[in-house]
Amino acid sequence: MKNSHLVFLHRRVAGTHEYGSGAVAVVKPEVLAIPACPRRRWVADLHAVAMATMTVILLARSATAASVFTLTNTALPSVAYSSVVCGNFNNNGKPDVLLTGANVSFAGICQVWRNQTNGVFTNFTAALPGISSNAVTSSAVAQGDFGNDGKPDFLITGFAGVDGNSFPVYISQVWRNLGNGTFTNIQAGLPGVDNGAVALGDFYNDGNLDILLTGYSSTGAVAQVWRNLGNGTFTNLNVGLPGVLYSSVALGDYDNDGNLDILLTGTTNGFGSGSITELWRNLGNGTFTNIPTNLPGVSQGAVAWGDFNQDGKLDILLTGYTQTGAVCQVWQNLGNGSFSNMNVGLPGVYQSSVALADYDNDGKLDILLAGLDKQTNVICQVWRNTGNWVFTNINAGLPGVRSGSVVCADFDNDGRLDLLLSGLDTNSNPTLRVYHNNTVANNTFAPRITSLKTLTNRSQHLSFSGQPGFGYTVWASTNLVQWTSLGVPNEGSPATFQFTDLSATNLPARLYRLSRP
Ligand SMILES: [Ca+2]
Ligand SMILES: [Ca+2]
Ligand SMILES: [Ca+2]
Ligand SMILES: [Ca+2]
Repeated sequence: MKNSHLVFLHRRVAGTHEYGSGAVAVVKPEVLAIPACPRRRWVADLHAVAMATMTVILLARSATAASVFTLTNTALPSVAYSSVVCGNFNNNGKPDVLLTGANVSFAGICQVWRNQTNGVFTNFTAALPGISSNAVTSSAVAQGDFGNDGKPDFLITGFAGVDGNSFPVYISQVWRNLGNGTFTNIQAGLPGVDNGAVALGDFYNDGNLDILLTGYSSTGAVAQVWRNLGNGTFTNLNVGLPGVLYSSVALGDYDNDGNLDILLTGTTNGFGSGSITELWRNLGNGTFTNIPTNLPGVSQGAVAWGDFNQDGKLDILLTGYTQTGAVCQVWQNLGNGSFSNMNVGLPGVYQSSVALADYDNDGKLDILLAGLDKQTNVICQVWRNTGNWVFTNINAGLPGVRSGSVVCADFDNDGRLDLLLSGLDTNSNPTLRVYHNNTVANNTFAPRITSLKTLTNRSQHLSFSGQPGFGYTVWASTNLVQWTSLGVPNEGSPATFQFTDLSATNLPARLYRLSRP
């Protein structure tokens, strides 16, 4: 262990309390029904094939730009209609990869890849169910520690093939991480969904990770909050969210009251006319209320919370398809419950995937965006946050992807966030690429505690900001001499982490610190 950053007292401190979703939903063109016929995929992709030549020209031009990111060789399989998350699945401190989607043969896969030595990946052979898309869109997965045992578990949703009567099978399964490279389905009883988006967060501040589940189920579009009762069971709270598919969700405490709120997008009827973007405030007692905003309704998009101006208030990145075309907008959180479009000039995208990360370690959150733009180019761009709501395309020369998933993580453990891009490439073939970040690291971004609160059962709930994608470990002590590793925090929205210390309930004082491997 090196780089122990923080020591702080067990007491409540003022500050923000942030959490959110790393899950990104990416979807394809509108269809009302979700048929079981995989041929629909090819129909939907025809327009993308037609524009491939134009896109190749654009890539050739950008290849002359300075290479902040360079392609690395990995054994990870190409995958499209994909959902990819990274986490420290085997507790070695290096970000591992859970990937799902359609492989080069357009067969659904779901694989766990262990980050063996700084960016060299080997397949866990975890025996998870293969999932892809039912002709149109992505699976959705998330990772988080449902059992509070320090080992990240998986939520896996999507289309898992057809049954004996040729009806589509949608799944939503919770797989518990047994810690030896094996996982077991705990039969959580969630409704199966496809074309959706999921997010994990502790909505009740009881230390148990809850589930936000959206997408198309056998009974139509759903958006449900399932409370984790802490004993391996989940219960639907029927909080009244509108059902959506082609959805994207993000969790964040936008009003800094300690309760995790929901940003929800998608279409309620399968068409652009049903697109919504809604903010639901968590009232803290198991109920949510819809807060009116001016955010345009989007579907086939991706949303994220991030504090772009470092004022402690979570702002919004919104992408997707509106009634008037694709958008990519940054909305400033004004702090009074309202948001303002900052018109930062990012290219509108749908079938999109986004990631927020401080790739150049200057403390300002930058934007990685991918998808189909208004000219039907497939793009993948890094926009650097230079402050004062100015973002600059660094012309990173990355290949465009759509209907996929982009992720930032420090795969080679050098303090610089690397990129994983997956989805359909400009020729509508599944792809997956990992790029090494060559930025000169200045390591100015130290983790910072944003809140520490005592829960009703006297366990301690920590929130902190840190470097996105890094595998922090939380340590505790009562005397500053002996330190006990408590486990790995959950990273929700990029750079925001949460951890609950259930072992502190009878202690008069407690000291915490964070480390990176
Ligand atoms: Ca809140
Ligand atoms: Ca802000
Ligand atoms: Ca930055
Ligand atoms: Ca790196």
